[in-house]
Amino acid sequence: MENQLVLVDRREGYRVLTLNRPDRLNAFNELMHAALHDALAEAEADAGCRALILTGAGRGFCAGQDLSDRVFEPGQVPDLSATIERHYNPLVRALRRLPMPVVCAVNGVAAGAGANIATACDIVIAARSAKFIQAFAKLGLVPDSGGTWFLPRLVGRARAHALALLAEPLTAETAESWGMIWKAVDDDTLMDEAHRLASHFAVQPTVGLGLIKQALDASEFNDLDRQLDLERDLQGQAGRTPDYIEGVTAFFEKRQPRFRGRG
Ligand code: T3D
Repeated sequence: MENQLVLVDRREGYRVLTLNRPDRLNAFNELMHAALHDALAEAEADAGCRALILTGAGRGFCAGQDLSDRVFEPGQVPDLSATIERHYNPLVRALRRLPMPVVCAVNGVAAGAGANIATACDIVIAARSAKFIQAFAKLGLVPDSGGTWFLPRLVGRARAHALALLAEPLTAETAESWGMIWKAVDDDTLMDEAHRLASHFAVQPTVGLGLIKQALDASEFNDLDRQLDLERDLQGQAGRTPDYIEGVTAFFEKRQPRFRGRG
């Protein structure tokens, strides 16, 4: 746990990254962006890390951009494109490209970029008391961090428009019933459930799981022909991993497979 703004807890085969500015509901400032960037890069570089949990300290998951860094002098013209380009877009791209499953454990309110960073993860579970808020419209802003891409795909056009334009809180249970997240769970079981998922992934065929992420992401913009070609190519890659041989061998030997993962 050497990094204060993002706590890193190394477990057997996975890491827990905790956004750690609880007095600001874990809103992003420059330093927390840098800390999360480093924590993700270190997890990716560690072949022994086969899954991640992303969560928040305290009562919130993440309240998006820290607005106390957005108080401007009269006449000053903010350049928000610059911070999106420097921080939020690389973060979402990093989450999508990580070659391992990322479980987001939404422990409390997820607002603005915080809501969209959650839905950029692979599996989102949320405490029943958590809420998702596309807070941008209240500030005259546009959903960022992939929100305008993920939301319509997850919940459909009508709900995405209402969420983004009204900026009303969405409960975890409704988010689950709309297919925006995987599950809403009782608050006191959230982290147990997150650890259960990450421990499961920590012994799975990680390269294959990374290829599944790639295939599903690509399906969002491929037609069927392209997707069939991609599945052919990715299956070729998966079939060349030792974990595939191990999976088939374990099946015939009627035992649990011992997958190597990324090693
Ligand atoms: O700027 C760019 O670079 C462009 C990118 C933008 C990305 C974005 O995310 S824009 C959207 C920014 N976020 C918001 O607009 C959300 C603002 N926060 C809220 O609306 C509410 O705090 C919540 C709905 C999230 C939670 O409400 P509640 O009543 O549970 O808590 P609270 O009392 O409002 O907040 C607790 C404390 O956290 C409070 O501080 P205090 O009064 O105890 O000293 C509050 O000011 C602080 N806080 C919450 N969110 C932020 C924040 N401080 C700074 N920035 C925040 N985003």
